[in-house]
Parts: sequence; structure tokens; C-alpha cells
Amino acid sequence: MTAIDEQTARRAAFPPGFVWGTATSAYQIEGAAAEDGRGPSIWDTFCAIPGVVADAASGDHACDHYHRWEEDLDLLTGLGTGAYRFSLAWPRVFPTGYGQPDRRGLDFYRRLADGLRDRGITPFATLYHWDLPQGLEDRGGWRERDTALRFADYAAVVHEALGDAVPYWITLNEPYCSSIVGYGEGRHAPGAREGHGALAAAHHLLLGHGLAVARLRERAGPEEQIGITLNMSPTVAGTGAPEDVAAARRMDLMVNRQFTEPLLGGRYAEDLAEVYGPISDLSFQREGDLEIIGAPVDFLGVNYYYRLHAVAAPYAEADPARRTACDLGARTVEPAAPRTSGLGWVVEPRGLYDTLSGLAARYPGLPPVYITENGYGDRGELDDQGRIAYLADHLAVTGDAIAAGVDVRGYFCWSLIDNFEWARGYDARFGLVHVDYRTQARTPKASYGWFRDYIADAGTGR
Ligand code: IFM
Repeated sequence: MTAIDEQTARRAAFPPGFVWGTATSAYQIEGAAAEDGRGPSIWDTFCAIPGVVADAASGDHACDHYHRWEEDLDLLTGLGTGAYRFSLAWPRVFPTGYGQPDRRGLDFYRRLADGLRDRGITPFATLYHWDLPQGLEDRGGWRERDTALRFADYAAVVHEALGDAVPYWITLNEPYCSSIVGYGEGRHAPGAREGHGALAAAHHLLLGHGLAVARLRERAGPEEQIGITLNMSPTVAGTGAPEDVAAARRMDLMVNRQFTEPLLGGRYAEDLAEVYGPISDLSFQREGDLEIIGAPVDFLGVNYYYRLHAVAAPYAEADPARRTACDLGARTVEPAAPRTSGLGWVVEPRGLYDTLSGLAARYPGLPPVYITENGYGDRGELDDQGRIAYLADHLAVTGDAIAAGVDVRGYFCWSLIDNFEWARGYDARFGLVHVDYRTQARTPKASYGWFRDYIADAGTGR
């Protein structure tokens, strides 16, 4: 294909007004963990536990974005993206989770949102990207219904402060990770390994989302859009054996349908009680919750990285009453001869197409979709050809999904800059821009220029 042909193909693939952006989150980039009254979050506590985060790293300093945000926004200008997705740190706004909000935290996000708008970039604000105030975790965290109520209050306070500057609101980022990975697997904060508690957390996160949507709607102007972001991993059976097919279905429930069914279908997943009944009485579900959780959203954010291949496996714990929420008698396997990322993650662009088309097929009233994260992890190469190939392939299937009729409105690359990759610390890098953590120097990688040119070709960057 010639350069002109490529440009024509890109213009045709993405409709006018298609939103191009990059995404980050507060704890992964801000640093300044003890500044301006910020209270501790569950991630500060988790990182202090020996052995749970690679190299004993933490987000204490991260990319120092709290002080270097203007430089980072200038990187966005250079990229030509029309939107930027960031998250607010709840403990900057409510240092203990309760009481009066701290103005200084809200002022930081005001500066950030205004700085974006000054540059002609639309803010997409995520209210919760995993950093629960430790004060709330001390009272049970997401296991408790009260945390959902606190989240809705926090959403209302943030909207009061920023409603005139932020047109797109995302309540939660990846509730699967905040609940099952954090309270079930224990790989993320708060590091719990529970059955009932993790399922309660999943439910209360969804409830918090629904309550927050209602509070935001009361205040939002007609142009404001409210949604939620899920990480979706279409799950396929590793073989055609019935036990593997059943195992894949259980994993799909845990990762995907546990969240999509109440949010988009207004019902609990049909096999939720069957799969989870042995480990929980699901007594956290109350009458009326489904109506709150399933209230319409203006868009769905989809984060896609990989597909899952599952087969049956022995339960880790024989006694169902002692099982964690991720002990499902299933394990993941790699497909034959996989293509992998610089972190060894299996790369299957087709999974993004399946995610998008599968959502549209399963949920007839599916709201418009934004791909709020998609990206490639490696160890930080500046000439990151692997990332470029990954992005190109995933953008191509996004175009295919649009051509097939899925209403995809935007694409956000994860991530603008290298950052704190949770339990993997700083070794895993997803940025279009390299960060030297000793000097905090930012250096655009090859993918930064490639993405800039791609957006320019697609012609709808702003
Ligand atoms: O870095 C994370 C992000 O916080 C949530 N989605 C996946 C990314 C890459 O692992």
C-alpha cells in the first residue's frame, strides 16, 4: 500500500468525530504521595508489605506528574490527540474517605482539566482507578455496602468542583481487578484472598457505580457523558473437551459476565449463583440493587489487552467454603505458538474484535463504546517496533468492528508515559514516552511518532 492508500484507508475506517486519546491513572503517575494533604490509599499500604510488589517499588514518586503535569500535557499537544483520560486520587479529595474534602486535591485536578482545555484537549475523568482511601479499607473497604455510598458522595463532590470542565465521566476502572484480583487473588491491594468478601466487593463496586451515576446525573449538563470502564478478556476453551468448555465458561463469568450482565443486561449472570453459591450466600445482593446498577450509561469503556484460553484444573481448595473467588477449577493456558508482547502477554488482536462484536450481539441496547485502554508492555525500548505492530493491528480490528456496525467512538492508548505497573513495579513499561525514573526525563519512543502520524492520517484527531 502506498502512503496515500494508507491514509485513505485510515480515514475510511474511523468516522468523523472519532476520539483519539491516551490514558493514565493517578497512583501510577502522580507521585507526591504525601503532599497537599493526600491520605494513604490501599496501594500505599499494599506496597509497604515486603515481597508483594517487584523491587519493593511504590507510587510514592512515580513519574512526579503532580509537579510535571504541564510538561506531560505538552506531550499530548505534540501527539495531536483530542482527548486525555486521567483518574482522580480519591484520597487527595477525601484523605480518610470521610469528613470534609480537601480543596488542595480538587484544585490540582482543576488545574489539570483547565490545562487540557487550554490545549484543546477533552478531559475524560475516571473517578476510581483502584486507590481506595485506606480509611475506608479499615472499615471493610469494598466488602461493605457503605463504601458504595461513600463513593457516590465523593463523585458528587468532584462533580461540584469540576463539572464545568469535564464533559466525560468514568465511574470505575476495571472493577474486576479491584474486586477479584484485589480481594480474591490478593495480587493487588488490599491483598486479600477471600471468597464471599471478593464477591461482595464486586457487587458493591457495581452498586457504587450505579449510585454515582445517579448523583452525577442530578448535576450533569446535557452535554456531559457518564460511563464505566470494564476490562474485557473474551474467554475461549483451550480444547473442545466438555470439562474445558465448562471451565472457560466459569472464567468468563468471573472476568466478564459478572460485570456486563448487571450493568448492560439488568440481571445477574445466569450461572453466578451456581458457580459462586458454594462459596457465598450472595447475601450482599439486595432488592432494588439491579435497577441502580443497570441504570443506563451514555457509553461503555472497554479495556482490552488479551484473550484468555482456559482449561479445567483441580480446585486449589477442596472445601468450597474455604475457596477464594478465583478458585474456579479452571486455569489459563497459552495457545500454540503464541505471538507475545515484551512482557510475554499473548497478543491476539482478534480478541478485541470479538469483544466489540460480542458485546453488540449480546446487548442490543449497547451504548456507544470507547476503547479506554489498549497497549503493549515491554522493558522500555525506545525503538519500540513491537508496540507499533501491536497498536497497528488493534486499530485495524477496531476499524473492522466499526465496519461491522459496532458503535465505537474513540480509542485511548495505554499509556501516555511509562508508569508504575502495580505489582510489577517499574520494570514493565507501557508508555509512548519513556520515563527515566532517576531524572524524570521524558523521551518520546518511536511509537509516539507513529501514533501521532496515524492520528493525523485518520484525520479526526480534534
Ligand atoms: O496499567 C494497567 C492499568 O492500570 C489498568 N489496565 C491495564 C494496564 C496495564 O496492565
